[in-house]
Amino acid sequence: MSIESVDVIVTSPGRNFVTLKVTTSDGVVGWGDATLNGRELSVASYLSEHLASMLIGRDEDRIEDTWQYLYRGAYWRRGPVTMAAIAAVDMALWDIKAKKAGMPLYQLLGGASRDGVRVYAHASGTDFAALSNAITGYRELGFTAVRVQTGVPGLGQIYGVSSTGPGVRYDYEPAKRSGDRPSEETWDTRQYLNHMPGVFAKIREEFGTDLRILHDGHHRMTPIEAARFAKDVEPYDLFWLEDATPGEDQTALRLIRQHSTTPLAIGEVFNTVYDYQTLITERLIDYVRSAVTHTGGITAMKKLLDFAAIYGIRSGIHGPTDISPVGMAAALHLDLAIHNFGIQEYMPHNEQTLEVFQTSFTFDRGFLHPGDQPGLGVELDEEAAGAFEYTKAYLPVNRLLDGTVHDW
Ligand code: GCO
Ligand code: MG
Repeated sequence: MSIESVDVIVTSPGRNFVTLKVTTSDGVVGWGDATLNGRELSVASYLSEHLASMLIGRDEDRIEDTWQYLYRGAYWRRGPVTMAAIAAVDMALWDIKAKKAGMPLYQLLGGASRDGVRVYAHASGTDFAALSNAITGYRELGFTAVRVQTGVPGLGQIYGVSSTGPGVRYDYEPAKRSGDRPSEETWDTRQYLNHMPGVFAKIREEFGTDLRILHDGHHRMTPIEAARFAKDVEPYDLFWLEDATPGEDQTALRLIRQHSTTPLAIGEVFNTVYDYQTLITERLIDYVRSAVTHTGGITAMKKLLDFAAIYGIRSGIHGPTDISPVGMAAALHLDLAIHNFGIQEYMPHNEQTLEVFQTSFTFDRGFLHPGDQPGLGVELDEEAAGAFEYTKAYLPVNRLLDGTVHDW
């Protein structure tokens, strides 16, 4: 048997997704997620213009060999576009292999290590009342962990805070259909550092010690600012502080570690295990935040997570709405199978997205399960996808109060 056709499907049911469809000569179809928020068409073209012809006629069962063929064979290595394209091929081939075996993918990865996958929800609010309302709603749904983002007095719309008011369904989508250039936000780290510890204090007071509280710094602090933040919030027992400093500066995390025991998570903008080499071997982080979609797929993520396991570091796989249901399913199968699972991010997709992607994962009182359909358990309805035309969207650009461009 061999790969007979490779198609790239771009659809926009409320937000953009790039999906790869691989079909074998005996008619088995595998799906892969290649969505790179705000830069979607570059991955679509990498796949259709460069990889598709290389895949036709290859043995679909040779997943490791295909991965190496695409990674080493490009000569140019790493980077989000290349690694998202390779990830999509890898996911599609695992989907095919598991479908042929008649098993859900997690069985091929060693079987379930747990009954379900603990997930965290996104709670946000422009002020404390709205935030508290959102947390209460999630607790009523059974969530045991929430990521907390809130407005900072003096700043307008900022990262992670829904502008449409409190609600249990998280409707925050940062990529805006803003025409030919990104929208802009304003930032001031000093006001943020002064405001946040009090927010965590009030959450602990209102919701007690059981709730797992996470927070995303979204790359905005300098190393010493991040060290201060991590130290200031220590009494409130954060499950993790994510992306405290810009991801590419690995040794910045040494400084944070010297000053605090707040657990650290990083990696959603990373693409390979090499981005983590220092962080893992020096034990500078506690959670690996890569997305399966942006890190070369299931083959590469399994190796990365096994490497992290040796150092006592756990998974916290990236799962915002810009990861399609296919990428989310890939994460859930890994989460269920690996031993060093930490937590999984979960932002439910909107209804239009779930019309295009038919999923079989289930949510029960704060835990997800990938389901027992053969393969990944997600099928794309091409007719439904065709109804949602691609619309250019950009992630915002961030500026300090004096106009300087800052990390978003
Ligand atoms: C997260 C992330 C996302 C990113 C988004 C960009 O922790 O979920 O920070 O919210 O901002 O994936 O496209
Ligand atoms: Mg993040």
